[in-house]
Amino acid sequence: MTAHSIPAPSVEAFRAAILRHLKLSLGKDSEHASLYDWRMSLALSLRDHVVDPWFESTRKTYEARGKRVYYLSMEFLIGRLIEDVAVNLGLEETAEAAITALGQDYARVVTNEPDAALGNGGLGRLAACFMDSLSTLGIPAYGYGIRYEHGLFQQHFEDGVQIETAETWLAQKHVWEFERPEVSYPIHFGGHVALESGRAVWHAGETVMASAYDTPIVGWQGRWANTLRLWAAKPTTNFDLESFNRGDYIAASAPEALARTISRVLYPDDTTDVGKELRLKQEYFFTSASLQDLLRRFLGEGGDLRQLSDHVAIQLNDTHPAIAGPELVRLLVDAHGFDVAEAIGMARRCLAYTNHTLLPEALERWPEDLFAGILPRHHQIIGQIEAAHFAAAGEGVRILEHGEVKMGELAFIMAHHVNGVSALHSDLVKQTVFADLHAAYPERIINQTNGITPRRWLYACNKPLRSLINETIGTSWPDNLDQLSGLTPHVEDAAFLEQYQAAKDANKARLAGWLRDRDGMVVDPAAMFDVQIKRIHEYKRQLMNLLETVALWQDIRANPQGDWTPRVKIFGGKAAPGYVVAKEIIHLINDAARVINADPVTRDLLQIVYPENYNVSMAEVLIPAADLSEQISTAGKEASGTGNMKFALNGAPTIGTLDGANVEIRECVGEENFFLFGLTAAEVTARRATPDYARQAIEASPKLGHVLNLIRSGVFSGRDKDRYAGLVDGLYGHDYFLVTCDFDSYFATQRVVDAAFRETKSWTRMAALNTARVGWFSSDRTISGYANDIWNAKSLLSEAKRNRDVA
Ligand code: 26Q
Repeated sequence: MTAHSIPAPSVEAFRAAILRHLKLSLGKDSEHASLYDWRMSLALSLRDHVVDPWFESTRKTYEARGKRVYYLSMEFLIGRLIEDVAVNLGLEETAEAAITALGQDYARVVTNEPDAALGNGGLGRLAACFMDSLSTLGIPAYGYGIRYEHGLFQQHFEDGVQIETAETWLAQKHVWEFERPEVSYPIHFGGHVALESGRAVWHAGETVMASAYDTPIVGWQGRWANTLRLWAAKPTTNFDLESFNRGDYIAASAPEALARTISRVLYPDDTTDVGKELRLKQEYFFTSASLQDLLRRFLGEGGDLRQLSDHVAIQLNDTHPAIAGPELVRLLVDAHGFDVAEAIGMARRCLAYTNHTLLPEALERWPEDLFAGILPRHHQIIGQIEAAHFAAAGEGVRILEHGEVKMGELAFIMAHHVNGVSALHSDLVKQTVFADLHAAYPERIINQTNGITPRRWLYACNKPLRSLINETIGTSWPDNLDQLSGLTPHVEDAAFLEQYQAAKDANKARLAGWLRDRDGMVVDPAAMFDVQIKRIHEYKRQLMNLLETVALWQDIRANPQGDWTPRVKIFGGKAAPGYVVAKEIIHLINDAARVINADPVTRDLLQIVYPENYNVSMAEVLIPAADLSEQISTAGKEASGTGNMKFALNGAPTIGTLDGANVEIRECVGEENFFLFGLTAAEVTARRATPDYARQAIEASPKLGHVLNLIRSGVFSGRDKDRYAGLVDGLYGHDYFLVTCDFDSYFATQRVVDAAFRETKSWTRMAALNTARVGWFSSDRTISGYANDIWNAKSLLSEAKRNRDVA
């Protein structure tokens, strides 16, 4: 019996609910219903069971008068929700049986749902996992973000080249959200600040409205549901009536056009700071709306603002909402009459900041004149924040410097805690980007290693393994993931290992079928599935993976009768549209795939596949089917990684560097169950300081030299001989990410992997130990860490409820 007050329905009742929605919500009868109609009716029938727990959670939160967590993020990379909701409500079997009884294919209905792709990659997906864990743990929380009309672009390949097209998830009604037309706030831009009776008054140049859309996020077993509140920009007035009456129809709709651009599209850059005015407007738009909303809620409950931080914890997901510091100060000073110094202290006690990158090009900075033009009042307040910081810590670190506003410094100075996202990353944050601020505020930086929700990333996406785990250790692991350690003794049991391998084989067969249906690509499920899926970026070194593939191809051709381990190299990922080198790497992978896959000598031993448009739903098919997880970034560059955790959990051992959370994963699974290679972060720094390191590495490695010559000569690019000249020559000249230096070590380790994979039984044992030993990477653990160390927030679920299955 689940917590929701609508009793868990029978299959028959659920079938009736679907038919009722088909008729009353979709206006169809079952004879004329399309796949879309069935999917909508299924989603609406599930949604009916979310509403009561959602109301109940809201009521309990209100009654407890405790603390709410507000998670501010420019990105929430949710994916599909039907299966997620069904699984969390314990209605998966009921839903499947009901849909089947209606003559429909459940898998087809579920996959008809478009991904909600309101994010670029890791940072946005982390926010989605956190929402799941906050609800599972029963911590009162709101996610705040932007309701982009267009999520991350769709990718396809034309002659191997990435082409982007607009993503249109809202073209169909998004059934999970509830529009809240009554919840809206004005957001001001531009204009000037005047001093009026000793007070600063901001006379804005333009105003848009932020309008709320709420999506309930239900946790495990429906025990709790929080809200994801996304803001859409709307014009303050639909028409400028004066222009309209003059007959100037274009001018009349100008405010509308302006407003709607703000929440129109997600910026598709995940590292380089684009520095665009619209981006800053987006950041301020959703941050201001969120702060106005939480203050209204707080004051509506009769709160005294001096106690704000006892009731409100605001987490900034990177610097994108860093304007929250000055905005909260502005609201406290300009609207509520506090003095600036007091307001800064009050704001800081509410705010905390998570850093996700050390890459200098990704640190947000705004040209000061652009910033002051859009947010003149905030520009003033930042000056006051900086002055207060100077008074407390000296003038070593500035927020306003070289004509720029430095958002990292602003976020740090306005936060009571700053956290990195893996142990290594948090150390590097202390030693590098924020070294001076760390010296000034030595208690501020802490670590919270990332995690992933095991509901989506094992229970839902990997049914064969879920069943085996249930049979082996019982069913209370999905919200107590440490219990997976109970699998450890079973890895010595041959029968268990056979079942574990059978689960992997079933997932591989599913992926093979998926690739055949989707792309007409035939792969051998007995081959090793070697997978690298993530955004395309030089530091992630997809290029090194490709170079290794080409080297292996050459070795096989030289000795086709050798004792090779068949592999399928699977790539997935998008490049930022303006990132030229990343797009060249995509082109090269596709070109190499065309040539290598057509080689009759190697065809049965080595294949490259690169399905288009990698997204959350694709990850859910690829990860359970993977044999090997590629986590090969230049040490010191990947803040954490979270895909690495998903693969390990699903029984794909890692080949990887000592970077991000790889370090901690290796500690958990044991070094004998992790294929380590490459330079350490310290060695990377040292090597970069040696002159001509790339050329020397190439000269020392005949294998690498041969591969580079081959690519340079145009074997993969037909008549366009020089297509990859820039890419290859670039490696000689400025191989900033040390592909050349790690190549030999990587290649040699891949051969160790080859040998290990042929020992099926010990390989399976290694895979199973990965599953058994990575329970710590549950985002429930991560969120508990934030709740204890940063937010001082409590669960409102009773112990009894949380441990229902144990009791
Ligand atoms: C900044 C300015 C202008 C436009 C875009 C951006 C921008 C947008 C997205 C900058 C960065 C991002 C996303 C960064 C990201 O996804 N970082 C990843 O975060 C994960 C969760 O902590 C980590 O696991 C990854 O290591 C990290 O790369």
